[in-house]
Amino acid sequence: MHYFRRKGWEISEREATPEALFLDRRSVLGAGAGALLSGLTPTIALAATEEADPSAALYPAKRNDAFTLDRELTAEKLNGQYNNFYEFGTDKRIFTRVDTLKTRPWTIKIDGMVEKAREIGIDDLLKQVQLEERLYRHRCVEAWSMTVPWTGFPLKALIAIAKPLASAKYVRFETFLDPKMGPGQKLSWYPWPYVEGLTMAEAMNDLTLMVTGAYGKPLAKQFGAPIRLHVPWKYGFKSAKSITRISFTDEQPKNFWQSLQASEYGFWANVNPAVAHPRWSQATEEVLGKSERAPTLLFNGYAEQVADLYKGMEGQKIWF
Ligand SMILES: Nc1nc2c(c(=O)[nH]1)N[C@H]1C(S)=C(S)[C@@H](COP(=O)(O)O)O[C@H]1N2
Ligand SMILES: [Mo]
Repeated sequence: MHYFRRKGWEISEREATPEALFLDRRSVLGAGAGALLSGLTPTIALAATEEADPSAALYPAKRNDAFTLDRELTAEKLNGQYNNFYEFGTDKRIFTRVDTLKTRPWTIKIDGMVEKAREIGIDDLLKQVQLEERLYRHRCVEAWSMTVPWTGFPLKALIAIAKPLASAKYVRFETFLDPKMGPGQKLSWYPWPYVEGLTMAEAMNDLTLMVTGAYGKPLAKQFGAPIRLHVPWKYGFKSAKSITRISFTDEQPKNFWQSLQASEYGFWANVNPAVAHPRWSQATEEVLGKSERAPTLLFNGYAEQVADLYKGMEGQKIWF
């Protein structure tokens, strides 16, 4: 990642505080609190807080104990202040500027090789699925990792609603395209919108999760609200955020990072410590919040559940 800023990912950006932003935020809060105390313009105080999320009552969802971890969870605050979301900038401090992301109304277009193309609103979709909490590992291709309590539902439940044709071979995911909402999309050398893809078999695997919440609440905007993908055995860029379109196709989708730099990022991107990225090793990872690096595991620790998907393909380019 950070193709244009070679070693950006090695700098511990989360340690640097953009002071101007913090001062700015404090003065906004100060104005709101002052208004509230004087009883004059309470709307200002409201504007400084989060809008109410219509799905809030669905959280926390029951934890599914089949998906637990041998590691501590990454602290919510740390996780929420160290994100990749290029629609909002190329650094990790996305949380300081995601306010422009409007998550309601939010419709997801379902099209391509399906019985009938349709659009579905996020709250309508949430009524048709059963939410559960799962503890997952996340491994970014930049060699850092975290552990997250996601809330969501298996992608296969959405596929059952979408009714793809038997001839569909891949699922393609698309993030919103709206430079007003995601000003990073004004950087015209990136191949917007963000696109990702999976084979039907990968999409139907029980581990493949559509995520709508984290830490027992609806997704914070920087995590890719209101709905994102998480494919825990693949490098993090596969897990597209803020999805507005899901298409079924018989052509392998060309993803965002592959369009930008095919020699470094491909379609498969399965985690493998033995296969280095062209510019750095993938043998170990920085565990967010820990001082010691940890060894990276084959398929990010999920080999038992997914290795079968790639039987006979081991020698092929399925590792980046
Ligand atoms: N739309 C979109 N999805 C995205 C990205 C992005 O820039 N835009 N970054 C990806 C990368 S590289 C990673 S590591 C994860 C980061 O998820 P997190 O911020 O919740 O940790 O989101 C992935 N999904
Ligand atoms: Mo990533």
